[in-house]
Amino acid sequence: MKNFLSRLQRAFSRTRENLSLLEGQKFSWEDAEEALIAADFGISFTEELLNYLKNEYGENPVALKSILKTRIKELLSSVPPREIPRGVILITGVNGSGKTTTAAKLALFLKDRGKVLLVAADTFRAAAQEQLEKLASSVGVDFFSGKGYSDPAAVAFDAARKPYDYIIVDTAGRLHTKENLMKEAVKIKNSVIKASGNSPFTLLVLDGTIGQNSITQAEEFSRSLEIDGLVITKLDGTSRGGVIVPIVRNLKIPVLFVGIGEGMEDLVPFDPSSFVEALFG
Ligand SMILES: Nc1nc2c(ncn2[C@@H]2O[C@H](COP(=O)(O)OP(=O)(O)OP(=O)(O)O)[C@@H](O)[C@H]2O)c(=O)[nH]1
Ligand SMILES: [Mg+2]
Repeated sequence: MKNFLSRLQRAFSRTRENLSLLEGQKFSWEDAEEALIAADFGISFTEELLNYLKNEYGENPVALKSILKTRIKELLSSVPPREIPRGVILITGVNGSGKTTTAAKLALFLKDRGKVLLVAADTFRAAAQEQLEKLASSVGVDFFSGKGYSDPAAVAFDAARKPYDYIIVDTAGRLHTKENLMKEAVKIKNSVIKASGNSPFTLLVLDGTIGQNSITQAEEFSRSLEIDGLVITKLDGTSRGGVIVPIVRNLKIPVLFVGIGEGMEDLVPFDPSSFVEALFG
């Protein structure tokens, strides 16, 4: 966890610097608003947050930064994390968000707990299959290929019947429209239910560097699919971090993991306290 904190601290150094002005006695609410929006909290969530603080602590609170930290930890902790259950884990998200890498990182994370199978249900691109096959061999878990299949739901159906503790299904991100993408995910989900009798545990992977768009993406996906947890990737890049808070607040879905690099070890369980410390200092 210490390593996680220091890496997030490095990633968020610019955001933390911006937010540090809220520490002193002399700040205006306008400064606070500007700093929070720059940290990617979003306009409407920033307004909501500041109105709440004004109501709770009056127009001139002495330690704005510390009450902000407390409030944000409270919001993040109000949506409790969930253990990844045994069974099928469905990885969804738009193209390039980090699904395939996350599937493999998750396989490595779960490997100590049971037998893991990585499943390439992207039947549209041969390269996607090969990417996952290589990753499966690098993390040392079994791989089930969708080669020879024309339908991702059929791949998931066959995979779901295999004797593994964790069956991680990677899906395609490159379909013609987002509607098709979500329809496909629903088809895969239904086929897993048919094969195993259980709904897959569904993870939505969001790119942490795309700012407020990730809120819209999360809302769209959760309208079609029941999302059990979020994975926010690329927090080691240009992400300013704040967007995690309105996503959790609006959707009431917990962030279970964050991606902090391209390596297979760079997926860590999300911890609200470390996150808030890294963001605000
Ligand atoms: N720096 C960084 N890069 C990441 C992280 N997660 C994923 N990436 C990179 O993002 C790029 C896209 O990742 P993929 O896993 O292929 O994304 P995808 O969602 O499977 O993409 P499609 O299959 O095309 O939809 C790759 O270059 C990954 O190495 C992360 O946490 N940090
Ligand atoms: Mg992929």
